[in-house]
Amino acid sequence: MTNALDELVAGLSQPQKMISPKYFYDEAGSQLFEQITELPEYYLTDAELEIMRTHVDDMAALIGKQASLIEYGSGSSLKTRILLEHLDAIAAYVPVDISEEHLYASAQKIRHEFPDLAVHPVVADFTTPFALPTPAVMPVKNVVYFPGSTIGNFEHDAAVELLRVMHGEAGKRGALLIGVDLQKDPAIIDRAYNDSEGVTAAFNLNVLRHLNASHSADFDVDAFEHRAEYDEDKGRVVLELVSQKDQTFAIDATEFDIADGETILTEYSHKYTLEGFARMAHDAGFEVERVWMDPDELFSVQYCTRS
Ligand code: SAH
Ligand code: AVI
Repeated sequence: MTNALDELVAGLSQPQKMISPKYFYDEAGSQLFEQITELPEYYLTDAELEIMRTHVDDMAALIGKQASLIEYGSGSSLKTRILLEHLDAIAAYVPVDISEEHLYASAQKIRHEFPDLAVHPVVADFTTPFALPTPAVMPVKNVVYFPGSTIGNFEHDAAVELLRVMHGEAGKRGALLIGVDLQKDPAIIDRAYNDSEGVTAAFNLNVLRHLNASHSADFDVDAFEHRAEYDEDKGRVVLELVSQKDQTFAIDATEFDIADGETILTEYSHKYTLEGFARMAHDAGFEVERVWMDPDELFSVQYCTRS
């Protein structure tokens, strides 16, 4: 397994320099993401919350009794609360996230709000193998919950690979409940990633602050600018940091040159058609059983079982 420094150096040594979006999320990055979810332009969270509130009874009926809920990239567990309030006799809630401090603080809040719930937070990078705790109460099934369209931050092959891991964790009787952002008027998408308050810009630039603080980097943060563009043909937003001058930076002992105008790719955010997502889920061994959407069909929540 490669460590973080090797991974960062490898990404920045490509002709198109890149940093994995998982490095956005130190405590400051998690807070900035939370601020993004509150922006009027960031339609994803409002649409998904509306879907959850409207259809949670349907979802709870499909999930059934005594399920173990395993959430990938749980963040503040915002949407999860709606499920937790409606599910019957949950065996365990297992939030998994890379942002340690934020995860533990969110898990504490959940414990406080749901005193009878067994909450087992797991700090892990879910793109690498990690162990799940064994709940004290035997679950009837495992339900993997993956809200927020975080699946969209993975390119096709990596997304299928991650869905395959979830397929394994769901087990024979289990399921996947996943938030999937949909293709729409590009202007709506463009606004969501170029908000007027500059919160998304601060979130994007925070990756450099995070690497400076804890991964031995020396980026001149003020010498980069946020850029987010929707590529309609590929159905994805491309987030980059644009160098404002010819400059040099280092990660640990490795130095890199970056030219004026050259970019570091920090994130893709894929937007799907229903058919496109169904095909991808199918490639990972899932069948889409139910799709719920908001009235404007901006976003979807999908219930997938093993095919
Ligand atoms: N599910 C929440 C948060 C989405 S933000 C919502 O829908 O609002 C994405 C979350 O995934 C963050 O909390 C981030 O810390 C986490 N994350 C991103 N990449 C990760 C990885 N590789 N392993 C574990 N967690 C990751
Ligand atoms: C976490 N993920 C689904 C967000 C997204 O919309 O792709 C991250 C984000 N990037 C910029 N704004 C929000």
